Amino acid sequence: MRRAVIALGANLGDRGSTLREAAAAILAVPGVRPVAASHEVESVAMTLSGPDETKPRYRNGVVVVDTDLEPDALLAALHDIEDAHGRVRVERWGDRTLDLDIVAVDDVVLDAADLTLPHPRAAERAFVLAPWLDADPDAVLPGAGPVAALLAAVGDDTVRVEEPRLFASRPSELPGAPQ
Ligand code: PH2
Ligand code: MG
Ligand code: MG
Repeated sequence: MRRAVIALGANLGDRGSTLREAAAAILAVPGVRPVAASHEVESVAMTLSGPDETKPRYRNGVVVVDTDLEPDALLAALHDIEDAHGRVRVERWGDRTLDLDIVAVDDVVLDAADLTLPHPRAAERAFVLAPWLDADPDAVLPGAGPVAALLAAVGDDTVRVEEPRLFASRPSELPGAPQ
């Protein structure tokens, strides 16, 4: 069994509903179990030429799950969920109805054609780090360090959306957690 961190993002359509439906769909994948989920955050669209205020703003979130799936099988399941939400792959970093990225799987280091672990840009992205820290205050990005320190270094330009977490459970709410 492995622990996987998945980043969710959307800047087209009903972004909040899409993120919550996607989180539920991830938990419905056989061999995936919930660990923790963030609230949603909003941020300006990051493009290949920097932040772009003229593009629709993003909603982002992070879910942490335990899984029996290998990373490539998990990625295939995430692509199916993206496709079910009308994801069209046209432009790199273009606007999208749903983006599901694997940020890390335990300490796995992988450089395959379609999957690099840990995610090569996670350490620079407040829209990944802030919700990840929200889901897991003790989070560590393998090879880079504590997520809290990484977020402090880049600066948090995200805004928390006051809605429920993408799903309810967090480590502190699981049976056996210290009270
Ligand atoms: N995802 C991208 C490109 N730019 N900007 C924000 N704010 N949030 C994202 O999730 C995002 C982005 C490509 O995956
Ligand atoms: Mg992405
Ligand atoms: Mg992606």
